[in-house]
Amino acid sequence: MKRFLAKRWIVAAAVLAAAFLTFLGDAQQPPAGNFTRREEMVPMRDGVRLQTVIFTPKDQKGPLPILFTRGPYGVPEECCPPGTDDILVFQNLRGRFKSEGVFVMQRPPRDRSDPKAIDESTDAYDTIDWLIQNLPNNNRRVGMFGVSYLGWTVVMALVDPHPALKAAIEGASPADMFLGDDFHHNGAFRLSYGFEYAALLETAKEADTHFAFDRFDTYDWYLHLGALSNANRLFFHGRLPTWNDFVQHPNRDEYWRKQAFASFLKQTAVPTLHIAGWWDQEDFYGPQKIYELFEKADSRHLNYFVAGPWNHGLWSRAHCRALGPIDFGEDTCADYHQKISNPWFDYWLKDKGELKQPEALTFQTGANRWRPYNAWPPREGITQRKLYFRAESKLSFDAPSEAASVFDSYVSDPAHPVPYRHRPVTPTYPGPEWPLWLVEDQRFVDRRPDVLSYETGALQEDVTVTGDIVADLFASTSGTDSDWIVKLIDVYPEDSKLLAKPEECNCAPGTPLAGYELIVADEVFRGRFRKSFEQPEAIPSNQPLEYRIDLHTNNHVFLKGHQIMVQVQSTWFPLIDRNPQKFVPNIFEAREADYQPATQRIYRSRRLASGIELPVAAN
Ligand code: PG9
Repeated sequence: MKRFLAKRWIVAAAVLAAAFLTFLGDAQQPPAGNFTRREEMVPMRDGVRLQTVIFTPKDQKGPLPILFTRGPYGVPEECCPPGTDDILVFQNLRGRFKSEGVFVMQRPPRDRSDPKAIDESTDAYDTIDWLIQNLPNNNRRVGMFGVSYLGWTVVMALVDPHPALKAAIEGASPADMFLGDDFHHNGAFRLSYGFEYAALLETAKEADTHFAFDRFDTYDWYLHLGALSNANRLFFHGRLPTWNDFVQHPNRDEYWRKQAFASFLKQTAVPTLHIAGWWDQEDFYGPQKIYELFEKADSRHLNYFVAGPWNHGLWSRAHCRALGPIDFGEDTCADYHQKISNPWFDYWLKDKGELKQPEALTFQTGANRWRPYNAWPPREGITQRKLYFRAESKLSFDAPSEAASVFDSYVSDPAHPVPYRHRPVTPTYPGPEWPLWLVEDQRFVDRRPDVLSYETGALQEDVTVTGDIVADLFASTSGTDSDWIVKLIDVYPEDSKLLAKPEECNCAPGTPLAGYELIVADEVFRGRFRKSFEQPEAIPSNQPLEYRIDLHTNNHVFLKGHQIMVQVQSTWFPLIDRNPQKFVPNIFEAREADYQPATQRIYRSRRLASGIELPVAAN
């Protein structure tokens, strides 16, 4: 628990000076002594007071900018090594820890016709107003930073920004909890995350509470839970507002639409950097989407994008070079602090240095180098190519010629769902397995009878994929509802060696990478939403239908000698709840008997040519 809080805090500290972060081990608090800590209950416009902790350098010589972050995970006791020359402010959201008021998960934007209404935007505004007026010797410039929930509060602060808010770094903020972030992807419910996160935040006000599983393997636990209605009946008893909202809003209704950024985010008046991690297990869609939304009206050129070889918030650490056993050849966390976040805040908050930040800076994995772009996804030098599913599990740039409706088939059985990571599946928090599941070797499911794998031969030359990847499936089910999961995988050649040092990757010395199946992009689509996320419909049984599934943007080189693989499956458990495979109006209310096996077909004929569309770059 303490460790969890410490980790959360470190995530919150995403953009502090690199010098500051070198003091932090992965789960340590920074040393005390150089800063004065002051705790205030800062009043909001409606009288509610928020617990706010302020660290001011003891040897402060002149006016300093304020770096400010707000979230639901608590505030640090100690902070800041010598050399840090900013005022640092941490705040708990309403209803969390000592903050007054009521916590609302991702509180939606306020009703603007009500002058008394509040939201996270007004709370950020009121706090900034209070800070610049009450903190002695501040330079009236505020930078906001944060990862995930704390990234989301940064974006909310940009909705009606206080004039003193001069720069922002949003990392891994969710953008749409029904379409792509923590709670659902394309309408498919993220069961383990949704369940455990609701318990974490809403069991107690003054603590983060881990759900007490009575089985070590949560794959087993969730399977025994059975129908989702058992969650409230046996455990939550209707007491967790977020879980109740999941149950009451199974479709993308007004509840989800009004909190999704696409409904109200128009443009940023504040210079904003968006940070994404290619293997972010929580909010990978969010920063890409928010960048895209702001980009539509960015005539002042204030909107920038960065993506690196990171999982959720990894860039906050002082140093990082590997993810699991995959080595990226350089310390991309140090790069982030030294070349991206520090110069960013120095420039906007202290008039120091030049702004060299390109429009988009993304780390090209495989080749392992940073690449600047003048648009993201890039428009120049890209050829759209499709890799087709072919007979005998082959994947080829040559389209199929078969006229007949040829297909591959598997039985998807909700009683035996495909695990999303190696069992035992330990709880999401405090980890440490959860943050690395996206880089787990997919051989553990390859060749299961309910997973189809298509593969190229060894590549004769590098294939560089830069931009948006889309799976194009022609699929049928014998049921009336179904999930379709697609994973794009880089298969390492037999002579691959582990490059990461064991202490960096947490793996045994000598772990071979021969044949390693590394996910590069992935996504799930819940079939009932193929026409509309608002009004689901039963799938007509045994009819091939087209599903276009966005696997989001990426920048990866499949190196010469590697193979490209695509896996297709219909369960991914307990990451995604089991689709009963029989259409029911609300899966949260499905009965045990509704869950039934279904025979799935993936077509690969000339007319029904399933495959994956790749933006192939010249280099
Ligand atoms: N992924 C977490 C989250 C963000 C926003 C809402 C709910 C959960 C987090 O890491 O903060």
